[in-house]
Amino acid sequence: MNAQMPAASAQAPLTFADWMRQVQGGMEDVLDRFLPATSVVPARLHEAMRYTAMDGGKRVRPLLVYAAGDIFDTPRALLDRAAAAVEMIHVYSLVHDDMPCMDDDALRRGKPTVHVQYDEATALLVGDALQAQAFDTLSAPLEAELVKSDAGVMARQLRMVNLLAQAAGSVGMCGGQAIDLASVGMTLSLAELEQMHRLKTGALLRAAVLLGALGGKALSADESAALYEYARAIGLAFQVVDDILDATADSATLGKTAGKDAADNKPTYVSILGLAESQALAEKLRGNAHAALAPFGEKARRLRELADLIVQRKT
Ligand code: GRG
Repeated sequence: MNAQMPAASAQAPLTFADWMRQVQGGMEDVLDRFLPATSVVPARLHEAMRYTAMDGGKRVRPLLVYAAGDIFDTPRALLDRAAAAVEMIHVYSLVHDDMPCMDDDALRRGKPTVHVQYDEATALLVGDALQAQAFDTLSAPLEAELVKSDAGVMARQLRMVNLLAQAAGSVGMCGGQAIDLASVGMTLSLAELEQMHRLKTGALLRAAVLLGALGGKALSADESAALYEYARAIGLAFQVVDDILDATADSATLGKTAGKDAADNKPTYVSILGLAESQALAEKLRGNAHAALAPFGEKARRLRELADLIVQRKT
């Protein structure tokens, strides 16, 4: 975080809504800092990267990075890099997912998708370049002052790079997307659906929590297990709620095409469990997330509030 984003622990008077707005606003500056300028060649590609990454979305993953980082006193420089990197990976996945060869969608974050606004080749390159930019951002040399004052910071940075790579790749988000594409029109069991979402959406949300934590003081085995349990619960809850919103909200509210899952004959929590049971499952997962945070006490307030946001969100 920068000066506009004080640590959660130093901002007790801030309401959750104010803290969230502050982080979301700060993300515009952070992304602006880590994305190539439009004055750099090739200008059109850089403009398209900024078109899709800036000024949009809920920034759930960066919020998780900062909230987890506050528990473990992760240096601000690492938090900013991790928040920017995980958001770039997320945005690249949305750009590629919206392309005609995948979900073929024209609306994202209330704007025309990149292949509609620009063209398909540009959308492909925007996703590729955002993925590379994410790893550039996370791995680039840290400020000399930080390296001098914190002997283990570079080793922790390397672990963060590795964690993000695993979460984004074929045993994480890309793997989940492959399973998703292969399951269209098929009947999935609840366990199969859960495995797909654990990878497709859960891996990056989990990475966001762990990136924030890993950059700071060493985690005990119990703390690590508790964070995994929290991340597992919110990752699944996020997807259950996504399925509920797809079935119940309208496109204008969502900023993306609603009702797509049913139209595409995709297995979802709503199609397998029904609406009421899906809502009950989301609530149960919210309870699991809260319970997992018990060892961290008041320091985990923002993570607790984020679990509530994920389950109660309307977009
Ligand atoms: C193309 C490699 C590749 C992967 C795509 C995550 C994903 C995998 C595709 C996104 C498709 C999708 C809509 C999944 C449902 C869950 C999800 C990730 C929703 C969008 O995330 P939000 O709600 O979006 O955090 P904002 O716009 O708020 O950042």
